[in-house]
Amino acid sequence: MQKRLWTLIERGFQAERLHQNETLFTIGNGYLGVRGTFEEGYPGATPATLIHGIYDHVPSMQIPELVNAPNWLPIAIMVDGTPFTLRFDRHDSLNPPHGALLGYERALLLDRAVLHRSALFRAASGSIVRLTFDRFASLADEHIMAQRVTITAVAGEPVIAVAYSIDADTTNDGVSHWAPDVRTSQALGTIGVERRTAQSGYGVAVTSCVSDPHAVRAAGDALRPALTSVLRLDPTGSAVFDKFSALYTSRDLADPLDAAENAVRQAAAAGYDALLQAHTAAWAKSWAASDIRIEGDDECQLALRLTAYHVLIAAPRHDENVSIGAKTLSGLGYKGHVFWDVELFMLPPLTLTQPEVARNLLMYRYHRLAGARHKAQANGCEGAMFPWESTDTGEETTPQWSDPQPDGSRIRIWTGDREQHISTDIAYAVWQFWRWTGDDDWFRRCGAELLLDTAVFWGSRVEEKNGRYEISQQIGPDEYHENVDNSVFVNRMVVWHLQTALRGLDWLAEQSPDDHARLTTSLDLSAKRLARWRDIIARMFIPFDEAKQIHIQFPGFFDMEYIPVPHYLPRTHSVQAILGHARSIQSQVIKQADVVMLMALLGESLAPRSVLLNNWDTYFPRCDHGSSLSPAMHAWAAARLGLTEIAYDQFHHAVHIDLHDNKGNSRDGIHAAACGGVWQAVVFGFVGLHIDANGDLAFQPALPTHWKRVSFSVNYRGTQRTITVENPA
Ligand code: IFM
Repeated sequence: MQKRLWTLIERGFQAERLHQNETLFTIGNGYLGVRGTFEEGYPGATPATLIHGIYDHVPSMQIPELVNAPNWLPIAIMVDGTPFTLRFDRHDSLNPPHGALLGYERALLLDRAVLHRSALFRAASGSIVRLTFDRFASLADEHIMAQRVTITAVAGEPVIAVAYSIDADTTNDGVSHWAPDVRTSQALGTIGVERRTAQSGYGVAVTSCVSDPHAVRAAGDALRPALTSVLRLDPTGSAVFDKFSALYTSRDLADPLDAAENAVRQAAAAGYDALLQAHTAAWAKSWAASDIRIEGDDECQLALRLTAYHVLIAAPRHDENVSIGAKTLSGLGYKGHVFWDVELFMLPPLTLTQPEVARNLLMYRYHRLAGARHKAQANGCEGAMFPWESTDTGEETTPQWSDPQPDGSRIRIWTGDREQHISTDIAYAVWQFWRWTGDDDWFRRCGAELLLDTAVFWGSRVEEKNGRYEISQQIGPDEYHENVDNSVFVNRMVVWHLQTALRGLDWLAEQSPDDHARLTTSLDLSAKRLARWRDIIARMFIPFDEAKQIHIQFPGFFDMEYIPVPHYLPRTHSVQAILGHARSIQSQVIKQADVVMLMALLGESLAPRSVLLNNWDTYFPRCDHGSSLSPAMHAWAAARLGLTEIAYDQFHHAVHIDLHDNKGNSRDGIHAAACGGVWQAVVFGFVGLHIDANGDLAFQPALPTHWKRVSFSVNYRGTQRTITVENPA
């Protein structure tokens, strides 16, 4: 293993990248995510421990959000009375006595999901120490976190004072989600706190204990319980300080504080090394399933591993009632809400490599069918209409209004009302899961109901007019153009959806008549309804320009102002931000892959290659990639069209979205859809992996010329298959 291709390194502390690096250096285990904030803190730092499923809605906000849990990270260190800090500033009179940071390096070890940091520090006394910090959130036991600090005397015999604490007074950017009462742990040698979310009533308990025999409980604050200890180091001597933490919520069991107290004691008894060993072994297994190896492009290899890492640390292993927010658990962007980003971006890599995890994410939707049915009904429709933004309840949680603009006005957000393709995106993910896993049992029990009831929704939503079927007032993937009639993405995907629903139903009729009968009755799949679906398939309006042989994004699209997007290069902002909302929505500027996304999803079943190329030539130059979801889909589609250089450019951009902070907002969390998208760009795009007409795995490589070889594994219908493709020498 080449370590450098598995390690994200920060050499020398970069204060200006504090928040971006907090995001990038996030650790997690599919249950919780913890931003890469420092143990000793830093001015302006934005620490967050986010737990899947723990949402709360305060009255002052439009929508619920994930709650920032009590912070288990704090370890404050004094060397001969000088606080260890990265904020060394000789002229800072607020921070006496001064120390000096003489060296610093931080490394995220992707192979084992351990965050490591080392620093050389001189205290005001002149003593010099080397400090190393390691932390991980166990993949072997998702409730356990461990930290190790090693301090070595390099010069002098310093006195080291350590304070290990929990900060239970956490907020989401100043907004507190906690009810006032606090339960604290009384267990010997342990500190712990349980808080309860004010509106949703979830209990969240965090406990910590340490291996340090000198540690004593500090007097003080219930919201910041602490253990402290003091020792003197011999010349060149070292001391190791281990802190173990456990986190449970009332989603796990009735008394999370009691569970966390027991768990943390057991973790401490097992010890750091044993916990690390179990954690590392679990990661080795996970990477064996999910790693992609690229030879010939070390830069993208590392970046690709980082994107895979971020999907893997966010993917719930043991819970089928949670899903992954647009920013994973690495930041508060989009409030932790779940979008189509899961089904069409993050799920495919999991479906093909760790299907048991993918199934959890699909089950999240299955368990929220009630919310989707409720939304359909509220909109005068039948069946299941999934919310554009989803949280724990399954109800629609998209805000209706933007935050105030510079002039104080607010913009109406229509996506919660009109971005209805989410229901088909879920159906697409169900079908993809079933085809790749061959999990018939799951399809019969759960998948079919998702596929069929969302089809029922569309059957009731589609309008018969002008001698054909149309769908009005939609938002396609290109969100710059709201409330359009006959989005080609929507209309064509609905045709795919209804066709696929009928195929699924035929399979049930043959292979599982009881389930066929059950669903026919419960979803009212009458002959009349199915006949309507067939009619919609035959007579749906698919906007197409016969003369130019292109799909039309929606009728009227080409009547709007043409803006040559490539002329606005180089740029650090979207063209929409440059031209303003009002003008760009009246223009042909596209936010993200829309017709191009349709091409990626349906390939040549959408149209012959010549039409796909025409579509590409039309839409690629009109797209400003205002969304991070866009470049990876362009890379996939371009690779399939043999436009390898462009595909590589798009891929390179997408795979570095957070590493290079290409959207300027990585501080808010990882762009998780881009992370899943780049996996698809490699596997479906450059490698061209697909299931052929005989049900066999097949590929049609179109690798970037400087790539020598790509290899990865997929789990195809229960069997691990390794795929290697090479560029001719
Ligand atoms: O789901 C996306 C959408 O496609 C573009 N805006 C951001 C959302 C969350 O990532």
